[in-house]
Amino acid sequence: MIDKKILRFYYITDENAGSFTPFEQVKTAIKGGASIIQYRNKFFSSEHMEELVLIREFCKNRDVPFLINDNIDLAAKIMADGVHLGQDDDSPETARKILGKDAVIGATVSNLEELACTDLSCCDYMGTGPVFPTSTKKNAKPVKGPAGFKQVADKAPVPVVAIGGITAENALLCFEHGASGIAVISFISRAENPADNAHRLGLACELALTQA
Ligand code: TZP
Ligand code: MG
Repeated sequence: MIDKKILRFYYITDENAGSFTPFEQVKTAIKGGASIIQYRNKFFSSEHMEELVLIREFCKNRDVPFLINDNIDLAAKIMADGVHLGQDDDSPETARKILGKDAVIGATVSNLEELACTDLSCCDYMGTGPVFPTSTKKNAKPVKGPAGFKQVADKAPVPVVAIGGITAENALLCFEHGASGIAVISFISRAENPADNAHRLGLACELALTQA
């Protein structure tokens, strides 16, 4: 089992942030205090491999766990620290078999219905959202709000990361409603001042830690 403190400030890379590359995003997020990174690219191809390895090395040198979205084989190939799986991806059990006992494995569980039918016995955490409106994920489930998030988190057998529309202003609310961590994309990747947003979010997460 992971120390759930590593879930506190979870940054997910954005392929569609113009000239702000995933590697630059990761550097900015970690400087602001990100405690775990997920590489998410729905159109991954070999041309991204070089950057992916750079990100992995950057994270490794700073002891920040580095996960791959969706793709267990890619996670194994580049020796990532783990993988995050959606409902339509391979199972956490398969990920555990391939990546081993020390891998960090997460799954998306958007609501109580999914919670009832997802085997989380091989997972270290689950991600639940969108908590707030988001335009980053195209086919996102309905917004659940903090109260809806809490309903799921209260029943979860593993630590829960809140996702969707999270900012430095509403992060604390997520922690107060049972989140072990918050995950963001656009609050950093599409910010006017990404470094400032990352820093403010880092402070909010630190505050939540002191209040836990
Ligand atoms: N899953 C649920 S909402 C979401 C994902 C991947 C997108 C989160 O992005 P943002 O920009 O932090 O709202
Ligand atoms: Mg997925």
